[in-house]
Formats: sequence, C-alpha cells, structure tokens
Amino acid sequence: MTKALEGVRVLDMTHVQSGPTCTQLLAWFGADVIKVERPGVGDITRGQLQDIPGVDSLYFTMLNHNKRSVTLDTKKEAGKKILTRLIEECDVMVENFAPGALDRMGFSWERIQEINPRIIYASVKGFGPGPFEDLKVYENVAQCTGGSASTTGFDDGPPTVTGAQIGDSGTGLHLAFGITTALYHRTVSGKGQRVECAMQDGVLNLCRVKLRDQQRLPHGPLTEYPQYPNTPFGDEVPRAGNASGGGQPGWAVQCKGGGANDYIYVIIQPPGWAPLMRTIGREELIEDPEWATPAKRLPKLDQCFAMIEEWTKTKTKYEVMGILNPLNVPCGPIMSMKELSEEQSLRDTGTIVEVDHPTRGKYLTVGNPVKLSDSPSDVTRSPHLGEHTDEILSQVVGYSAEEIEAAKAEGAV
Ligand code: CAO
Repeated sequence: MTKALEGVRVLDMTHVQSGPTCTQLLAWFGADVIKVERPGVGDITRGQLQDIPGVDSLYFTMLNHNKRSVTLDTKKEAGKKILTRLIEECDVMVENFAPGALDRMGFSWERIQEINPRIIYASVKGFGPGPFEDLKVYENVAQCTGGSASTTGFDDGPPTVTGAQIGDSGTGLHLAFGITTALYHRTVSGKGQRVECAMQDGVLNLCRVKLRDQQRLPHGPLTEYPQYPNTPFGDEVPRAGNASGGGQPGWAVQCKGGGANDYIYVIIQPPGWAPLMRTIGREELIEDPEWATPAKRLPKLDQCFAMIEEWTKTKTKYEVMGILNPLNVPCGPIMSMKELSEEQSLRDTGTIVEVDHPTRGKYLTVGNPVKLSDSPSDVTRSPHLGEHTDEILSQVVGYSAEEIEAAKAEGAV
C-alpha cells in the first residue's frame, strides 16, 4: 500500500509548534518533508524544556517525526542558491517565520512563483491583514485574540487559556487542510497558489459556536448558560464554566477517589432524565411537575447536578460510565495524561505510539489521529540537526561532492 502523499516533496521552513504540526501531518501521510534549519542552531524547540541535558527535547521530537533535516543559512549567498534549488524541486513550501522574514531573505511570494510556478506556498502568521499584521504571535496570544480565552473559564474568574493548543496545533491543522486542497486544485489548474492561515482566524473558527451565541444575545438570555436565570447577561458572550455548548445541560461531577481528575462529565438529554433519576434513586422526580421537563429543570441545574453528584461520588468515574452508557446517558470520564498514556486501545490504533530515539531512548508520542483505510501512516523518529544535509544536497539539489564541500566552507550548511 502506498502512502497518500507519496511523491509530494515539502520544503519545511517551519519552527516551534504551529508550522511543524502541519508538516508533521503531511509527513505522516507520506510526503518527503525536508526541514530547513539554521546551521548550529536549528529549531529553537530542540533546546526548550529539555528533560535530558543535551538531547533534543520532547517538544521538538514530538512535532518533527518522519522529517529529514538539512542545515542551511539562507542569509548567505550560497545558502540562497541552495534554497532556490530546493524551491525548484519541491511541491510545497511551508513557513511560519515572523511577518516579513522571508521577504527580508529575498524570497517574496512573487519571487517564489517565478522560481517555481507550480509550488504551493503556505504560511502561518499571527494575524491576517489589518492593524496587528506585523506582530509576532505565540499560542496564548492567539487563544486570547481569537475569542477562546474570553469564553473559557468560570464567570467569576479571569479569562482562561485551554491546554489544547488550538492556536498553534489548531492553525497547523487548518494549514495542512489548505495545502492538500491546493494540491488537489493543482491537479486541475497545473498552478500552485498561496495558502495562508492566521492563528487568530484559526482560533475563531474553532470558537464558531461562541460567535453564534453573541448573535443570540440581543434576542434574549442564553438559557443553557449557568448564569441563567440568576445572573443578568451583558452584551458580550460570558464564560460558561463547564456548561455544554450544544444546548443540552452538562457538567463535570465528582466521583469516588477525590483526585484531581476523579470527575465525569454528564449530559442530561430529555430522554435520559427518567433512567438517570431511577439510577440515582430519585424516581419521585421523574413525574414531579417541578422537575419533569427541561424548562422546569433549567433554573435549577445546579441542584440537578448536585443530586447526580451525590450518587457519582459513591462510584469511580469508570463505574459511572459503565452504568450510564447502556442507559444512553452521554458521559465522559475526565481522563488524565497519565491514563491516556496507559490506555491500551490508543496504542492499538496507533494514536499513541512508542518511538525509539538514538540519544533519548524510548518515549511516547501522539501518532496520526486521522486514519485512511488504504494509505498507511507510521511514525519514525525526528531527525538530528542537519542529519540529512549531505544526502539532500546531493539527491535533491543535485550538488557534487565538491559543491557540497564549497557550501560547507562558506558556512552556508
Ligand atoms: N538561515 C538564516 N536566517 C534564518 C533562518 C535560516 N535558516 N531561519 C530563520 N532565520 C532568521 C529569520 O530570517 C529572522 O531574521 P530577520 O529577523 O532578520 O528577518 C530570524 O531568524 C528570526 O526569525 P523569526 O522572527 O521568525 O523568529 P523569532 O524567534 O523572533 O519569532 C515567532 C518566533 C514564532 C514569534 C515568529 O516566527 C512568528 O510570529 N511566527 C508566525 C506565527 C507563529 O507561527 N507563531 C507560532 C509559534 S509556536 O508558539
């Protein structure tokens, strides 16, 4: 079986998290991803949050699987020549430098198109055109400016960022989708095109339901929010705590054990009310007019979940799940990273993979979460800095041994 993107060559000028997430996905699907890194320095994350001194960090290794690494100083003349050759030879070029950095290197979109009209040139920036377009942006800046932080957390607390890296990894995902779309379009048009995704836009796309709620606000209170009916709404979507965004009441309730993650999220859909009340020993509330309808329960959801919690506290979160699932009451145990890393089913599907690295040894990573029925996807270790420089210069750039030596002598690689 061939991999879906076999034959696609990617010039990967990405660093940190957003861009590498995108190119790692392409690499998992079989693209030949050539990661360009500054000689002697490399992607800054190689040295960030290092757990083992002198060894590429997990931050780096977990975002750069299945890639080849070439060192290249693109500010040196010999480096620019090599970069030009790589642009000629690649189908896709991806970068997430600060705004204008590539232009300053002498590679504007106009120039890139001149070199290779079939290339797809994809970039992540913090913002699209507008007042903030020149800013450098990191994960939490994107979460704050894209609408996530203002809508996450509890009403009486500060705006809160989420652990899911929706700014970096989320935007990388969006970009990968743009690239594969442009690749498909190229099969018809024969031409490449520019693909851009701003982190603010990517986060906002993931916060779509909150823009929905903003427009519902003028028409009345958001009845599924925990503020209703006791706290008045202002003119901005408030933080909704653990309320579910879909209009069905839900909350995280505590379970036996008392640990930080001994909780389960339970959703009360109308058909689930009767079985749920029967299970927790409150049959009398099934027909009670004060409790029997969603409208009657809405103002006292806190009491509803308190009753449910009295029962869940007597069981572990997995026991609760085992009882509620057959009753069609939607619920999800709060799973910690420790539990996820030990979950056998995730190992079986390749979503969690153990990788062996020559200097680090064995570690766990998140493999490709997207499964294709006819195109395998495997995970191989991240490259050492410049591990493939010679092979890429000779195989892809077409340099002779003398030319490679000359580039090295100039400090370009
Ligand atoms: N050879 C020579 N120079 C190189 C090089 C190479 N191989 N690779 C990078 N450089 C240079 C760049 O050209 C740039 O030089 P100039 O400032 O002279 O133009 C310099 O290195 C620094 O690059 P940078 O500005 O992109 O990096 P930074 O650490 O200052 O900023 C970041 C990092 C992430 C804030 C910025 O790149 C950015 O805003 N990117 C877009 C948004 C993004 O992806 N953010 C998510 C990052 S993950 O949290």
